[in-house]
Amino acid sequence: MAITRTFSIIKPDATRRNLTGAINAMIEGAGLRIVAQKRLQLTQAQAEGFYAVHRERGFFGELVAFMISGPVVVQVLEGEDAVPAYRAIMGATNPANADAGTIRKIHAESIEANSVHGSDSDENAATEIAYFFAQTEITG
Ligand code: RTP
Ligand code: MG
Repeated sequence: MAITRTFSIIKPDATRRNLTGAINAMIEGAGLRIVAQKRLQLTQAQAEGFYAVHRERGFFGELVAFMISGPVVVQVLEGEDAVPAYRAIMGATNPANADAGTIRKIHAESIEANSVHGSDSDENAATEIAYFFAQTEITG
């Protein structure tokens, strides 16, 4: 086990319903430390760039429109094996399939409006963190 970092987004469906604090309490309750955080209105270009890996998927246009439909909170989380630790408390992409007690089971509205994003590998975490944060903005 090692202390590592992951990248998180609290998505517009959650900020709209004033759930930033509730989700942060679940993150901290799982032992993950929020070592950087900012609230942003994504531009279309920023959202398209962030989700470029999904460009060919049928849901890409809708996903980008959703991600710019309101403010997001971007975060860097740090802890023991942070990538799988965060994905475990996020729950499955589709909240209908998410385990009881996970963020998405409790808060998500749909497979698209699913309240949070979390990196799926250490390599992608590093890329995603660098997309939104300068090193000087992250303080463990
Ligand atoms: P994320 O990247 O946001 O952490 O979520 P994930 O790995 O669980 O899901 P992924 O397959 O990477 O999909 C990225 C986001 O696209 C939206 N989505 N919509 N309409 C659909 O069928 C569909 N499938 C995925 C979700 O917002 C998902 O989190
Ligand atoms: Mg993903």
